Amino acid sequence: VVKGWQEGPVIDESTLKDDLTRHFYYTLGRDKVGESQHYLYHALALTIRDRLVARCRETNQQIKQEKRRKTAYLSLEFLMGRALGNAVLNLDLDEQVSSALQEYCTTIETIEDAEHDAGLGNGGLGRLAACFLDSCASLALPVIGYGLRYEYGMFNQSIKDGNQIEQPDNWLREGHPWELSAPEHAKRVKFGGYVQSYTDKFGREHRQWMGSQDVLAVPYDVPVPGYKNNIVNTLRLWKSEATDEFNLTEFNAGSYSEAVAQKNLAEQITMVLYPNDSSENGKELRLRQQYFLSSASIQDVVDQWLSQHGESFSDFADFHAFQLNDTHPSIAVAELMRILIDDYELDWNDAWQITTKTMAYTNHTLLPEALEKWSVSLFSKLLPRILEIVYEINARFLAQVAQQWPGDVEKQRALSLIEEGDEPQIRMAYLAIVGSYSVNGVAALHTELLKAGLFKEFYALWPDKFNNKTNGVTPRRWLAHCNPVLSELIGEKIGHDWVKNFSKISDLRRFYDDKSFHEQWQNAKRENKQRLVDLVKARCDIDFDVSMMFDVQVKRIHEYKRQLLNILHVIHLYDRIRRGDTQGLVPRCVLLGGKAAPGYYMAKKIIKLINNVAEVINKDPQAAPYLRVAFLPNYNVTAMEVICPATDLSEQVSTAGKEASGTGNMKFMMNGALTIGTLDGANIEIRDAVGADNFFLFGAQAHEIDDIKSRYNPEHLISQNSDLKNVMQLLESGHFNLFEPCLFDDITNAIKSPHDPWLVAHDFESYVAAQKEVDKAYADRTYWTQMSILNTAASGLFSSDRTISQYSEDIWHLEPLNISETD
Ligand code: DL6
Repeated sequence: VVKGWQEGPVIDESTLKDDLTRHFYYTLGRDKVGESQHYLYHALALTIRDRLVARCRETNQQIKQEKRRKTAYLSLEFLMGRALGNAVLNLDLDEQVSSALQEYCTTIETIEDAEHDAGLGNGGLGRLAACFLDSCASLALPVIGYGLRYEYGMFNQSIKDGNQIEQPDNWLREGHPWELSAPEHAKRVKFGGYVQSYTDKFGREHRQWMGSQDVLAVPYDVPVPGYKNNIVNTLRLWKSEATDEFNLTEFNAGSYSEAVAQKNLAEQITMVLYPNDSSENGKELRLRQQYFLSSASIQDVVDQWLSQHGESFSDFADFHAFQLNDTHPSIAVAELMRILIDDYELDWNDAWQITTKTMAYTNHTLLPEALEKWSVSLFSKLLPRILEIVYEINARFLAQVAQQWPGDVEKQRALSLIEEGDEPQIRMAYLAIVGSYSVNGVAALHTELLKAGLFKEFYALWPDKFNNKTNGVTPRRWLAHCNPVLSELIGEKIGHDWVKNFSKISDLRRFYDDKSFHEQWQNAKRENKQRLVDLVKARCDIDFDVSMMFDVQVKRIHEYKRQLLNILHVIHLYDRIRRGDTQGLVPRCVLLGGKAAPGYYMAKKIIKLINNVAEVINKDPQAAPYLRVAFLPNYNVTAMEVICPATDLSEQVSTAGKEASGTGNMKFMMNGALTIGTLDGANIEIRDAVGADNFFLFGAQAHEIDDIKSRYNPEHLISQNSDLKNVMQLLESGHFNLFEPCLFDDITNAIKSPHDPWLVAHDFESYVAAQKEVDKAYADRTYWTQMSILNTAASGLFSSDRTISQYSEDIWHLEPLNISETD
């Protein structure tokens, strides 16, 4: 053992400076300061990683020595963003880093631009996983994240002639200094082959998965620091590699090119993140990714179990929980069964007891197209032994269904894990529900809709399995780090304790009437708006103005999220300006941003429409004093860190009953934005928390939707509403596509269709009315500032610390680790 390793580097100013210098000059071999900010970033990241590694080791030792119960969070996505600023904040290294960087004549703000976002996720689901990791570490909970180390993360979006262009996100190109590989813990994951029976020496029958082509899963560990508590958890990301002997066999057979081709096949598994946030299209590679993650992660947990507890699994469920982030890793249910039965010879009932006491499933969507199904024939080819196990789970489950609803064959058909048809499919959500002891939705309404609709029969069977865990976001990244000006101000008034105990943020209410505080609050917003002005200028070459209201909708582009409704309102404002009807109009800068799935035709059309509308409006001198519009390309975590502190009005306008929760809505609220929104997802809880008077509500409610749809006549609505009529006329006359005839026909036809599931025309009128209320409120600066303060003050509930405490209490039953606070 190397002397002194246990303590890790001592954190004081001189050693941080020394380490930075050592890494810059020796680890990276650079000598010219100012040569490239990238190398300085890299050296600083390594310097901080040293400190993380020391704490991570101690955290793991404690978990091991004290035989702690722990949770494995399985997710195909972790949308981490940048790590540097977050680590500096959580390790409380701000001053030391600034002073060390002074010697290099630079600042952290400058060098952090050299860090690429770790964009290993699509949107809400992946970013939630990242917030959860931060909260688990900050609450000192023994939780390990398991994911995939995609070589290419979420694609980079650029805009050309108003259209989305996708470019590969080669985020690892310049290295990823935060990770440490651990090849000694690599696992083998089986694919293909066949299953055969054999009888052991005691005469027992077994099934064996043979002739598989194995792929190696090599772990890369990323440290996850807790906030000022010296806890550092781990995010373990698996990279796929070819096994050595697999290559050798091919080489020995003289088939060099086949061997190399097979190597590529293995490496393909973790090559790229699938960029669809709400539909997967049955791609074989995607199934390979899901099994690869599930199998490697379960093997890892089982290996740790064996090294600490030996081969008896009777207490396994007392020490482990697996949280399945949506159905993507739900194959883990069958994989744990396989390992227990085939590798450790447990009988079915014992293995099933263990599995159903350790697996817990979170649902993130009600959209039917996002409910995963995999064809039986693909399973049979790729995962023959897993298919057998799924069949057996299903047979036993259907016997239970028959008991509950005797003679009801239709019920059995409806609930079967296998959907019948020309191409039978495995319903992954059903597998997840049957195999788990907990099923949760992510906001109150969402969970109720799951229980009453999508999973009604399962709820009837197992009411106690179902529970709600309303999402949250980490106040470290989403207030303390991204909004230093406001955080400083809040700290001056109520102390800094809110960063780790976010319910304390409600103390801000005391300053509701404090005039001088109002001014400071407004100044902070103004400063943040200037940052966004600069970003919009740099990326879009459009001039936003800090004196105008900043009205923002940033999220994935999807019809149900109704960016279209937003842009119809923009066109309506433009129409008013052209008609000279500007009384009461508050000058606005409207910002939209978000990526469309590459194959999502309508989403891409909507992007084009936004850009064309923006182009026309921004060129019109008559509009300039009242309205500016921009579409920010390549919306990502880092962009949001600039956007949400600067926003006045947060657009959360999904069709009621469609957005499971939303988490952007929470980030905006924390940063003092007011919400204009429907009663959907967590908007409902946001409105309850802040009070109806401080929220701009509009639109149909979830329970009204079916009735509205049954008699929906948008053409009639358009003819009756002159505002909407004008908007449609502008659109249909080609005002925004003079040289591109018919370009937006599909959009106007969708709005006019009696089958429009998103009810855009229906909600237009109440949306415009609510926007008028926004204008009125914004015109009264004091009133608006008071509402803004109240929003931040009421956002305590939407900290992911609260969410994670509930997961831990109700589902995981974890005890916090012992900590030594640094503050
Ligand atoms: O739970 C996180 C997030 C929710 O806030 C969003 O409302 C929901 O749309 C999102 N779902 C996804 C994709 N779902 N699947 N599968 O990102 O989850």
